[in-house]
Amino acid sequence: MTELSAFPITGKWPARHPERLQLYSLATPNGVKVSIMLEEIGLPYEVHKVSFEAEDQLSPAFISLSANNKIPAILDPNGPGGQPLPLFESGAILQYLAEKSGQLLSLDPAQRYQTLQWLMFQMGGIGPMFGQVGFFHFFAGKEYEDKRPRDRYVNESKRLLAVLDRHLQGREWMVDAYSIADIAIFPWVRNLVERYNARELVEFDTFKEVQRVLARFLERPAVQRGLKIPA
Ligand SMILES: N[C@@H](CCC(=O)N[C@@H](CS)C(=O)NCC(=O)O)C(=O)O
Repeated sequence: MTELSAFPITGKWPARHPERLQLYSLATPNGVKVSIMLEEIGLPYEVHKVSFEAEDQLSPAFISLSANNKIPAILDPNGPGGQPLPLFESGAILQYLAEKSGQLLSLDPAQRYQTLQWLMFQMGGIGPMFGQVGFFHFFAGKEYEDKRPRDRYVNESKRLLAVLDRHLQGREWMVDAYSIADIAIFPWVRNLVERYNARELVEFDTFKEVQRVLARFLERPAVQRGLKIPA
C-alpha cells in the first residue's frame, strides 16, 4: 500500500512508479505545457492518458483529482512537507514545478512578478480567446452561419498577438530568460496556426516577432519531446 493508493484516481490509472510525479494529460495546448515543463526540468514522472473520446475527464476518478474536469492535472507523491499534492490548472502546476525545481521562474522579485504577469496573460487571455477561435473556426462552431462570434474571437486574438509582437521586439523570450511564461504561451500560438488552421484568419504572417520566438521555442529538444506526451 503506497500513499498514493488513498487517491481514487490511482484506481483508474494505477501508478507503476508511485514514487514519481503522476501526470494526467493529453497532448493539447494546455496539456503539453506541463509535459514540456517536466521535460525541461528533468523531474522523473509517469504519464497517464486521459481520453476525451472515452470521456475520461468526466469520470468520478478523474474529477476526484481535477474538480473542474479538465486536463492537465498532477499528483506529486512528494509535495510540500513530504505529503502527496494533487493539483489542477496548468498555470498553478507550472508555478509549482518551477518552485519545486528552482528552475524557469526567476528568484529576482521583479523578474518573478513579470513572469507571473505573462503567465496570467496566457491563462486569462490567450488560452480562452484562441480556444474560442478553435471552436468557431475548426471544431463544431465552424458550421454556424452567423460568423459574428467567430469574428469577435479572431479580432481579439489578433489584438493579443499584436500585444505579444510589440513586447517581443528586441527580446529573446517573454521575460529576460526562458521561463514558464514562454512554456505557457507558445504551445497556444503554435496550436492556433498549425492545428486550428487559423494562420490566414489571424494574419499570422504579419506578427514577425512572434514567429521568430515561436521558431526558437520549437527548436528546443524538451519542447519537441513534450509536445508528443502523452503519445
Ligand atoms: N484553465 C485550464 C484549462 C484546461 C482545459 O481547458 N483543458 C481542456 C483541454 S486543452 C480540457 O480538459 N477539456 C476537456 C473538457 O472540457 O471536457 C488549464 O489551463 O489547466
